[in-house]
Amino acid sequence: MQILNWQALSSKEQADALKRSPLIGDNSLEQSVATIINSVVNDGDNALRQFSREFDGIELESIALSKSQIAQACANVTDELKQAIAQAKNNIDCFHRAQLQTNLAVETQAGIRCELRSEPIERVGLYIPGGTAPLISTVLMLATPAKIAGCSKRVLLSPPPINDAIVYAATECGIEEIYQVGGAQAIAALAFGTQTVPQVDKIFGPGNRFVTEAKRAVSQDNRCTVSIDMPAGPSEVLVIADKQANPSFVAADLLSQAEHGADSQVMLVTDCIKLAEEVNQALNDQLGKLSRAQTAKQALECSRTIIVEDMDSAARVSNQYGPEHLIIQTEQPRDILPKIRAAGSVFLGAYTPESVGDYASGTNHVLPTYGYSKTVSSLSLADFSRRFTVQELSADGLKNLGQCVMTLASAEQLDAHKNAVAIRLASLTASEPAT
Ligand code: HSO
Ligand code: ZN
Repeated sequence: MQILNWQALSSKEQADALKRSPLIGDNSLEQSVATIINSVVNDGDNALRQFSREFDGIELESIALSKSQIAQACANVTDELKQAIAQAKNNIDCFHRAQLQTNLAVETQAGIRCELRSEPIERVGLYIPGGTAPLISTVLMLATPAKIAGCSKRVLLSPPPINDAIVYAATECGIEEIYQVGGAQAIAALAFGTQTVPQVDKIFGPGNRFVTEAKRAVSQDNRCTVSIDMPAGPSEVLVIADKQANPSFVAADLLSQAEHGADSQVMLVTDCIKLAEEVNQALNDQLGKLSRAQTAKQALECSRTIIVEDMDSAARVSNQYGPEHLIIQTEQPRDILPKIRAAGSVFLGAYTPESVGDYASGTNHVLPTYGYSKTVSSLSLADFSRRFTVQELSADGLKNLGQCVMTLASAEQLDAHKNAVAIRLASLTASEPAT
């Protein structure tokens, strides 16, 4: 990886050093996705079958997996994988169950009660990409909180031929409806519904650029009211390390992110030039042994090591970048944590590789990328429910607040607002016994 000295860079060069590669999106992508969405709106299941022929090269017998297809897929999964899925699911379940919130009620003034309540989102669609890395873990990350939150309709879509372990993980998480549809057409089906695929209220899950663009498009389409989990970009990691970090551990973490895709970005920020050089050496040693070496190598080409003066500066660089994953391998990682302002998920210490969070520690691996960690939270139970407020005033409460509201309404020149209070205060005065 290219080694840059932060202090020696101008602020323009510093900004460039933290640049992500541009998102591959253009008018033609938008156009092709819009065409796919419109076909699904107009032709429903027929469009899904047609796209499956065209893009997946598969003639679909049935879009929905039958009970026997599900049972067959589950039977094909090895016991070892089933056990790993069970252990990961337990931890994810444990961490997300702990996020259940009780409703909140406050008396802001005498006679004025305000409540914050939450209800599950009724119908959720979980999209799991297919391809070379079938994301079994993403099934656990989406389906577990959806179940705990109480979403009553939970459907899962994944491109054909659907991976057996994806089906097994879904079944383990209580998903009963599984559809073999992928790409932009899957997102369109969830947003608008087809004869087979039900329409949902919110769509979750990662995907390629077609899926990402389709999620963006349907969430802004005024023919439906579907929401999406979060904006998506390529996966990324930033490692902060000091001289005591193990260079092989650091290199292994960088590579675990780099193997996700040629567009993944990995960054190392350190105050130790010797470590930076040793990490580069370890990257070379480890890279060749990876099955996805070519992908990881391409990702490393646009990744960087930044040399900083000290750990305070490392935290500032990390905050400016706002990584999806932040790994801190320093002598006292908890000392740096309070200085971190933007990161999707933070991994502390030498024994916490990103892989544990990707799969099984319990935290969610659906995280904001592309700098969105500055404003967007990592996926949690709250994303599967909607919050709403309730308020109730007694007659005394209205007497306590009435004048305040009327004064504000007058200042905004909204007479009807003022009158809705005045009419009640007058009726209360009229019904008061004369003294
Ligand atoms: N690092 C990915 C999640 C993942 N890794 C799934 C392996 N499987 C994005 O957070
Ligand atoms: Zn990963």
